[in-house]
Amino acid sequence: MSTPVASPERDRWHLRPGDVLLVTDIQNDFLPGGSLAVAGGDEVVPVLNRYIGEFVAHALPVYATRDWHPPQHCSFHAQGGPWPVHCVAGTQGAEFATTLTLPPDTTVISKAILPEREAYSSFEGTDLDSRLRATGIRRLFIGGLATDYCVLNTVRDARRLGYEVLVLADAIRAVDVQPGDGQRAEAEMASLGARRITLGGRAA
Ligand code: VGL
Ligand code: ZN
Repeated sequence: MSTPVASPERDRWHLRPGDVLLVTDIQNDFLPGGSLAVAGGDEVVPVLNRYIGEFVAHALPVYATRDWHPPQHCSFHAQGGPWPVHCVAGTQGAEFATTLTLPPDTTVISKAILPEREAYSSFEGTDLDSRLRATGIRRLFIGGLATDYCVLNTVRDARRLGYEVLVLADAIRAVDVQPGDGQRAEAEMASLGARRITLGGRAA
């Protein structure tokens, strides 16, 4: 566990009404042993569990997104796409990691469910925006997988849609198809006005 040493002012945060935690794609296929394993993907799970605990303690909502593809999704190699088969709806690989302690009232958002459409953003083709708006959500705390795909594209849409965004820097990991993709994604998110926070910056 990280030691709560003094953190830079920019890292300090506390929770308030209007905040939501978006736990992104913590699914077996994206974790070590999965068909599209993200290096170190399992390391973010205990960290996300601590963020979940904070949101539950403040009676704030937790959302969990999942990549939820049909068996012949356009992103798979057999269809000419860039990825191995992963996160096929209803399979064990598409299940959330059993080590992830989601609260029972978690809102689950399934994305990229249509055969002919790729969707890395959790806003694309889902009711995420309308659900957040309907419940007065203004700030989005986002962590999970993968930094350079779902997290990046979700943050782009969130900023475009006018949400404040806090990226959980200690709870994201990149695919890094090209070395540096994750770092470039983090730089782009910062340039879009997303703040970078860690558990160490939590203020009571
Ligand atoms: C993702 C690769 C393939 C993601 C989804 O959600 O980050 N990455 N499909
Ligand atoms: Zn996918």
